[in-house]
Amino acid sequence: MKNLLFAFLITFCLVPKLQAKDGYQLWLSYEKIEESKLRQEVGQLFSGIYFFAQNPTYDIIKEEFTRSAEGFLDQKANFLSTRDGDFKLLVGTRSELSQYLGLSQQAEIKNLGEEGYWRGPLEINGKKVYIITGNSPIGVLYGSFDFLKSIQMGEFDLNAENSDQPKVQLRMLNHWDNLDRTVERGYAGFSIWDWHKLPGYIDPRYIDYARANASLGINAVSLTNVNANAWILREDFIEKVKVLADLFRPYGIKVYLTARFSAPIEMGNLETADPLDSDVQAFWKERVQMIYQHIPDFGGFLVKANSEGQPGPHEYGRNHAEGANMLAEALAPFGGNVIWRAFVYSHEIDEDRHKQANLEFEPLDGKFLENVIIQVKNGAIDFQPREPFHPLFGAVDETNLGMEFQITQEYLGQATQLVYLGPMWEEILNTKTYRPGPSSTVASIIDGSDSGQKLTLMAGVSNIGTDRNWTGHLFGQANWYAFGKMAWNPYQDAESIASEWIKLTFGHEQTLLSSIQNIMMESHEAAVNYMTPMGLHHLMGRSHHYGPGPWVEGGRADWTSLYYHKADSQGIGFDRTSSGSNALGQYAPEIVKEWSDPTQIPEKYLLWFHHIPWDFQMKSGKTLWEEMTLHYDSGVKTALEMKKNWQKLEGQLDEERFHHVNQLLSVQIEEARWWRNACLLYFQTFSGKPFPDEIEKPEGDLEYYKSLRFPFAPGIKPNW
Ligand code: BDP
Repeated sequence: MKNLLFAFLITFCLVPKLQAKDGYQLWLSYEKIEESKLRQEVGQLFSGIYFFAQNPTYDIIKEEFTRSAEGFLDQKANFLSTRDGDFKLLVGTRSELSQYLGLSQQAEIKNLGEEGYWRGPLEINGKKVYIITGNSPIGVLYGSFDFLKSIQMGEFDLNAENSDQPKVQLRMLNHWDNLDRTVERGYAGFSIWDWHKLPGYIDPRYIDYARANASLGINAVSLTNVNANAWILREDFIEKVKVLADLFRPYGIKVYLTARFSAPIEMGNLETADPLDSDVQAFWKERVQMIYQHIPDFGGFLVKANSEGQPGPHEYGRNHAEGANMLAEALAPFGGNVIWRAFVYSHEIDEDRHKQANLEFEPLDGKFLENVIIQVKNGAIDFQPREPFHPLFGAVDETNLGMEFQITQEYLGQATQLVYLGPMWEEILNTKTYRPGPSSTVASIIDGSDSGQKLTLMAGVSNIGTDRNWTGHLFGQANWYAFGKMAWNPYQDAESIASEWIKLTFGHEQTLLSSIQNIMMESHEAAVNYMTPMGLHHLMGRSHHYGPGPWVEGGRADWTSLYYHKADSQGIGFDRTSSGSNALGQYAPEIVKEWSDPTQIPEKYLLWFHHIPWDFQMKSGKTLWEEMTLHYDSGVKTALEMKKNWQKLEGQLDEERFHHVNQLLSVQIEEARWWRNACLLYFQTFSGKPFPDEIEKPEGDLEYYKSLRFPFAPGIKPNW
């Protein structure tokens, strides 16, 4: 009996309390409302909720209301079964609510599109009620999440009208998850997709995952690694995928899969995968048909072709458009899309890797079918700590272009460092491309406002895994959150997103909020400084990409560091101007003009485009060498500062999350010093110059740093 009682206590009393702060709840923790006016207002609304119809999406909203009423108020949400009851909160689509809405209000809501929502007060027969509405149940779901968010942030206003709609059509997570549950560049455990137990067993995580995504407006997920395994296209696997698609559907989320271009050979017994071969075309048509029989709203395929050894149309003398269009034709009758990646480069071509995507895709402008969208990484190299925007944005007129950001921090501290990526994404989205159009920014291509493209996309490479807190580092959640928000609205600023996330995660106490916000907002610049300041790039350790490796050489040239930094006794940096590779020439003339001049180009891009003498005078009056050492050192100083500021929060938040972050900040400082020391000691062998007095002297021995090996670093298959 005693044992039973103990078990009961553990299960029902202790565990929920402990679990409450382990990060599992993400930004949906629905903490108790302390403020009495808000408590009373929300309590009133939850005491009489009426839904105009029944459908699986409304069931989800009801569950969310039930859960939040318990969390906010320790109260049950009261759902009325008839409209005659004492309703306070009405939930339904515009057409369901039409008898209560005036014509102009109906028109206003209609303009918000399929996924938009409107919420606010309404008077019905002299009685004031609150409504949440949209043009579809999914719009209503988004409105409901927004309603709950405003309550949780302590900002709910019963009298205010709020409406919003997404600016980008496909807001998508790309999982780089392998079928054996390892995750390429995953730092948060294993894949959450348990293929072995599917279709029979539904892990409750699938639902929490869908809730989290829907709360951000993410409406598409690609489940599998871009380095694809054709096995996923077998019918027995499609039956597993179907389970996920069925679960995600009422959350407004469509499932995509990665398609391995050589699948016709690997699983169709064909001798070729030539996109112009009729048997190959028939193979894909049959496969697509089979998929749609199981998943009628299947999103389509995401494809990495002729890149880093992945098969593609080039093997058959065909181009990317021929490859993509063949799949697009198979998908079009069902409304599916092809998302074709622009991350292509070949080491056989003797061209700056920076230029290769444009060289391949610009000549194909206008050749892709309507249901193809080219997914372009934010920069031309590879998700480096900082890159200038990809020159393909702004270089084509008749091709759908989508953005690919990397949420998982492959090159930005993996899961041991707190690096908030919002500012980096904002910087890219706000950059002017000088493409003709009203705002001429990268964002205005992505959302179609300048480009006029009908199909729009923002994709993020997921940082989600089986770790209890989903993302390994608690602050990785902020990157998932920020990605979702920016995909919904690429003009939203990183600082306000950070502030939202903090309020939802840690509460809205002012000093806590501003301290955490400061830490987050300076974290990206700090990482750039201690890793790759002033336009340096691709200096990381070979293959696992963990830690510094500016000395990496040998093997494929464009996978080495020397290829990118080109340090010598004269100076450092990659000349990409017209005197060098002329990758700069792929940008608009306005940019070429400004960035060709080393005294004009923003210093953050200097060594990306120029080979600069060590004695070059920077804007500060210091030499390039001095300035570089100061950048490295200031990165470390900021990391120290971040930890100091975090420690001041001890006692102001729960111990579990405090210590989790605190420990990782210590690791971050170690890693920041390691980056600074290794890079500066290495570059000093070229510059031959002393370290300025004002920096902490890089300690250690370069040979020691070079000797470090990490065969078991996460995110890659062990390599020893
Ligand atoms: C690189 C990753 C590699 C991915 C590749 C990609 O190191 O694991 O397969 O990107 O985007 O950054 O395809």
